[in-house]
Amino acid sequence: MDIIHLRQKQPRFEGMTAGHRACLGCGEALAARLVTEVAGPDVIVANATGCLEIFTTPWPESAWRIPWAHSLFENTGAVAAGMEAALKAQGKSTKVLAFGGDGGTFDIGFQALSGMLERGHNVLYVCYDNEAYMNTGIQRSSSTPHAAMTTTSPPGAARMGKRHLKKDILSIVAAHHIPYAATSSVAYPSDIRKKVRRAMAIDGPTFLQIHVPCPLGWGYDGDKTIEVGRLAVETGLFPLLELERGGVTGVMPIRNPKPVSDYLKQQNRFRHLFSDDARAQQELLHLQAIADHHIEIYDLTQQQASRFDTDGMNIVRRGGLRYA
Ligand SMILES: Cc1ncc(C[n+]2csc(CCOP(=O)(O)OP(=O)(O)O)c2C)c(N)n1
Ligand SMILES: [Mg+2]
Repeated sequence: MDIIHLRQKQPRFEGMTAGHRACLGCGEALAARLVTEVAGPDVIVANATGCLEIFTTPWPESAWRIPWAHSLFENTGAVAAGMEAALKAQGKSTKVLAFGGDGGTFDIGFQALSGMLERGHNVLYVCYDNEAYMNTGIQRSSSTPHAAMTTTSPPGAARMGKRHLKKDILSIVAAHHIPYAATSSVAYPSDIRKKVRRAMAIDGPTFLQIHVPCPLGWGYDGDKTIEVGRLAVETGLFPLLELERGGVTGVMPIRNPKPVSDYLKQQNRFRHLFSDDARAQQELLHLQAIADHHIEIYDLTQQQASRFDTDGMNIVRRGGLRYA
């Protein structure tokens, strides 16, 4: 039985489908399709301004097959919270999803997100993290990695790309002690599916940050999205984690971490780190130190005694608060 036949025998719900105008190889489009496939038809989406909102709704068309509303760039958490309160008042069980880019989540929408989490709304917030403001022309965000080139962090005499570090949004979100917060990557579809399923089953605020490589903004060919995404995880630069009530409960182990240069050299945004500029080597060492730090604090290589659950995730309970 060929694979297409198998697929036809098991039709999946398609919440976001044909009719969008994303770039070839767009990680964000694929991730949004996977999330809505798993979340199912009984959902309503509040979607921040950004690439996803723009490319899925080229007027008069729409790629959405679920109720969907465009919020502002800065207020998605508040719009989702309002939707949830209204549905609750009507006695409906429809799950509210909030979608935002890294700019809409880490930066401008953070206040609305924090309020939504703190008030305990039953919303799954998904951040599609492509590490810059892509929709408006690749400006740096607080999610842009250190030393990456964007149109507002060009390498030059003053600095080697972005001066600052990537914000650790997961820790900040987890500090609200919400029931579930996790990172995933579009390079690991079954990991996305598992985490969305987990979040959908929880009656309370949940957060999923999905790493979504961007061929245009990062500077690589569109057929390399999965390869680039995998390398971010395999180097330790983007660890896949699960946190419950603020404590780490699961990590995806990496057996033999790859050097960060394997990941960086695939992308034009890090091209200056492979020049003969005297500062390049130092920045490479700095980025390697960041990956090594992740490997150490989350025990990604499984040096400490640990056990695995059936999905191969390491359960490293680190004293998460349980008060609900
Ligand atoms: C208040 C406000 N400021 C700025 C903008 C312009 N703007 C629209 S989308 C966007 C960037 C979106 O970046 P991100 O959230 O990372 O999503 P991406 O496009 O990268 O998926 C900006 C700056 C806006 N719409 N509203
Ligand atoms: Mg972005």
